[in-house]
Amino acid sequence: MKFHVVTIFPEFFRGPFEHGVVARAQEAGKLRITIHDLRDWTSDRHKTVDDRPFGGGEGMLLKPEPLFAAVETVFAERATGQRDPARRVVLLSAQGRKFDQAAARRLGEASELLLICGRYEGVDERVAEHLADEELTIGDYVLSGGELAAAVVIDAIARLIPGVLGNADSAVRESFAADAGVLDCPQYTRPAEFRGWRVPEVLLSGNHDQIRRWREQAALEKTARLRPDLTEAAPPDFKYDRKN
Ligand code: 9D3
Repeated sequence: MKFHVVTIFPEFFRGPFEHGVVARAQEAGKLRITIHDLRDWTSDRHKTVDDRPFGGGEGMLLKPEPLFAAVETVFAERATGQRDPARRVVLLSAQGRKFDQAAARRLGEASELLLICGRYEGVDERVAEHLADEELTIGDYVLSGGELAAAVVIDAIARLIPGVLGNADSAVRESFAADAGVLDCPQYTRPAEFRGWRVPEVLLSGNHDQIRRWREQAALEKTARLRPDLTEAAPPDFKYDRKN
């Protein structure tokens, strides 16, 4: 799968994709990430990418012309008005629909994904309306721009590409867990006692049937405590706080 990122901070992406799972997948040829500098598509001496909002107001907006030029060059057939549905354009902004595991799976079907990073106070609305296929946010908090969001989206999608993950952490199991509406159970490693806090004795017992039941119950209790929103989405007969 091919990813493109259009950004005014190309140097931001030197870090996140040079380490870990995504770096290894790129070396193995499972995916390719190309970073494009928005200023390469400006035509004035000062490489202007932003301007003041019509009607007044604080701050600056990303101008439409460099963004349209960037996307129409990288996805060249868009200039003809044709669109290959396997090439998707996503605008990352604070106003978009929420990115989740289902969105990661859906976007992972694309052959090429181009992510536009919002900045400043926002982006000229014609980009959302006439250039991007969809507008996504990664959550309800204010970031300085779409760059961190683009890294999050690429990481989540990359993990779903066949062969990117080792068998130990399979994408199928992971995606299933993300949809299940239950958090992972609490986990412990050595030492069995640390600063007076003991690991639950059942985990040291070697009784695998008892361990499985303890883990199920602990996961449900933790979900009810930390993510009551997930418990509300579950069927009414699903018992999160069951004690057994
Ligand atoms: C401070 C300005 N805000 C109210 C007028 C709107 C606003 C504009 C631009 C808030 C944040 C941003 C920059 N953020 C993004 O471009 C962004 C984002 C985010 O802020 N939160 C979660 N996901 C994303 S994806 C892109």
